[in-house]
Amino acid sequence: MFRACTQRLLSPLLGLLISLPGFAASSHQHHMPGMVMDATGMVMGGNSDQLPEDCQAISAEYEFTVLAGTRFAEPYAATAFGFDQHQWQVKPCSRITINFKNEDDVRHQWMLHGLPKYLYDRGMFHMEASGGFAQTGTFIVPSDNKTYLVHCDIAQHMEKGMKGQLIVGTGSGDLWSIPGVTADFQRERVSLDNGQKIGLLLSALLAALAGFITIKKFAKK
Ligand SMILES: [Cu+2]
Repeated sequence: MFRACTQRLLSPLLGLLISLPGFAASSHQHHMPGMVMDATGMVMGGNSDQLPEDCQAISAEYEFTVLAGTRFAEPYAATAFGFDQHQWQVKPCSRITINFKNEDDVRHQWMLHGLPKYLYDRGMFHMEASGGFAQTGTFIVPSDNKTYLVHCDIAQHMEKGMKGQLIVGTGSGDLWSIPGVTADFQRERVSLDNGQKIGLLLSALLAALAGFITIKKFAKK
């Protein structure tokens, strides 16, 4: 009796609560920090005010406009997509704003990896612009000299040229296959110097000799 009564009382109350405009609106919004998403694309891991633990203050401010599209692949062999620039350099503990403009019809991303995970979900700052749209996002880098991978994560886009690097301070060494910066896919393949060729030839001869001796031994028995 008591249960039935409370149920009869509670359900209209719940209905009223859910129908309140504030409650309904908040239940439909994304609450992931630093995430903005709509039909024009998204920004994930945006951070314009939280300092990394190893930084005392923002050392410098940068604003880069990054264009994405097929026309930026033209100067490079074996690429189909590209950014207008594939390398950016900034100071440690700086704040970086990226204006990402997609000139193609397909969507593209500017995804940066290796940021501290206590501050950025999965260590990423990630922007995606739908075809013909632009996105703006901001992040703050830590104090260490480090080279961060930037790429478009859509299938085959990185392999086809959408790869870059963000160098913080003096960096931690170039990444491979950055269009216009480091060796491309073809040159990345194994190329042997003369010493290695002679070594390979000698070991092949030795293997042949060993095989020959073994066969002779067995043949004698
Ligand atoms: Cu892409």
